[in-house]
Amino acid sequence: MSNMPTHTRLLRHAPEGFLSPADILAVQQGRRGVLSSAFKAALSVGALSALPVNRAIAQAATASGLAGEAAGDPNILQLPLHSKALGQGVATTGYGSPSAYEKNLQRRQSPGLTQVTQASVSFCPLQGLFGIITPNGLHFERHHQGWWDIDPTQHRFMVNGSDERMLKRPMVFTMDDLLRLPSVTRTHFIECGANSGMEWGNAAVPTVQYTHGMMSCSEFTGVPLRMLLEMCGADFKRGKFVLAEGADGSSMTRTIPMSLIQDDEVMVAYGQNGEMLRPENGYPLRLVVPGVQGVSWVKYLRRIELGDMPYATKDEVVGYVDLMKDGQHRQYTSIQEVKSVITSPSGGQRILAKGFQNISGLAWSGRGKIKRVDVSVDGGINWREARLQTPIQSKCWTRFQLDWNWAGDAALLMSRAIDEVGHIQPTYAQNRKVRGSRGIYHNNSIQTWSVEQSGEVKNVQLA
Ligand SMILES: Nc1nc2c(c(=O)[nH]1)N[C@H]1C(S)=C(S)[C@@H](COP(=O)(O)O)O[C@H]1N2
Ligand SMILES: [Mo]
Repeated sequence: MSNMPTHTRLLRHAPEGFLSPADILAVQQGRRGVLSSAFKAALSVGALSALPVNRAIAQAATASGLAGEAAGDPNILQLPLHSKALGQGVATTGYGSPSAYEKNLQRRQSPGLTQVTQASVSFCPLQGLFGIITPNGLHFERHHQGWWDIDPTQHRFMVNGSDERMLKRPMVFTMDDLLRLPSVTRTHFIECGANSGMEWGNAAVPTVQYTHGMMSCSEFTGVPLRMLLEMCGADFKRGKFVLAEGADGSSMTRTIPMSLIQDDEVMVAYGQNGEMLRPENGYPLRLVVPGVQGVSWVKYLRRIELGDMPYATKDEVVGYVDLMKDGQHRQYTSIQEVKSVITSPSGGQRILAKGFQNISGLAWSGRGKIKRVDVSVDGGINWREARLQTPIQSKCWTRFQLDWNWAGDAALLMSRAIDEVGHIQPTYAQNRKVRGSRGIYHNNSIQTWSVEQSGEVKNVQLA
């Protein structure tokens, strides 16, 4: 171990910050009986009911010195203070926060990606999330002109038509008006169209947080836009598109086709995971456009206009157009196509012991539900079908898992998702054939993580 580069000691097993560098060293050196209870907890995470999994876990535990020996673990034998003394009282914090031991789990900027933080992005730590819900404080952020905490009593939301025949009664809603109306609640992913955009040319960033973290998934609550348009006497024959406009300085404006709105999926949302939206995510009101790229989910939503043509706004002409291989651009490609990624083990992590490894990741499609996820540990030669965690919801993250026995050999981990319309997630080679390698948007290529014999996991791309 002495010739190991020092930086590897900083690499941690998921979830991030779970094991201290001393714990990692202990596992690597195979010291027995000194494992922290944290590692035990790590081993007990997940569905362990199936017998083969139990056996694999037992093997993993034995290999790391957990089972068999009564080595006199002081963490068991010496009662800690929290078992003997009085804990803290209720409402010590009026709004709770994560454990101090989880402080490594942070959304992060990509150093050097943007010049100012107000027109930038912070990435969601996908490697540290369980299930399919993103905690509100870890939701990725994308601002074009900085975020604001807008006074909801002052916020106004207007619905108008491009001319008076389009919509009979233009209306202005306060937040109170909207909160009085019947609401709907649904769980959906939001993915920036530029997610994985840095990877079009080559493997550029080290961790899943940076390769795929311009994405989050939440339960949203709001009012269907269709209902508001009906209240305003919209002409659904004439009206073919709406323009959504935000109240921040970027004047974010996007065209949404009525075909999406007729489905009742598009909502004017104020709720996120059971509470009001966070200021960074558009408080007090944002548009939720399931399956569509993040830019159309206009935050600080102040106006919807009904019209009969796409609006070709600055955010639909200068940016958010797809560069193709022949140098032309493709416009209005807004659906986030079928995609998946293994979040553990993933880039920057290190597998600490041979034996059982739970491969876990996320799959999603802007066209509906995930039908199947296949996982390969040999760079795409052989594939095994992963277990999907139910319920599987439309335009929502689906968590997948696969049991793996890591024998200590080099491996190439990949996941490939298939959605309910039958679309199969493409390889980099397939995507580049059509799209080239110089674009930014809509990269849904299969991600590869290389596991080295040392257990180190790295971001790679296969030729
Ligand atoms: N008003 C407003 N809405 C906006 C933006 C913005 O800068 N201003 N950014 C858009 C982009 S590009 C994305 S990817 C999503 C990001 O949403 P989030 O910050 O809640 O993650 O918001 C979209 N809506
Ligand atoms: Mo975005």
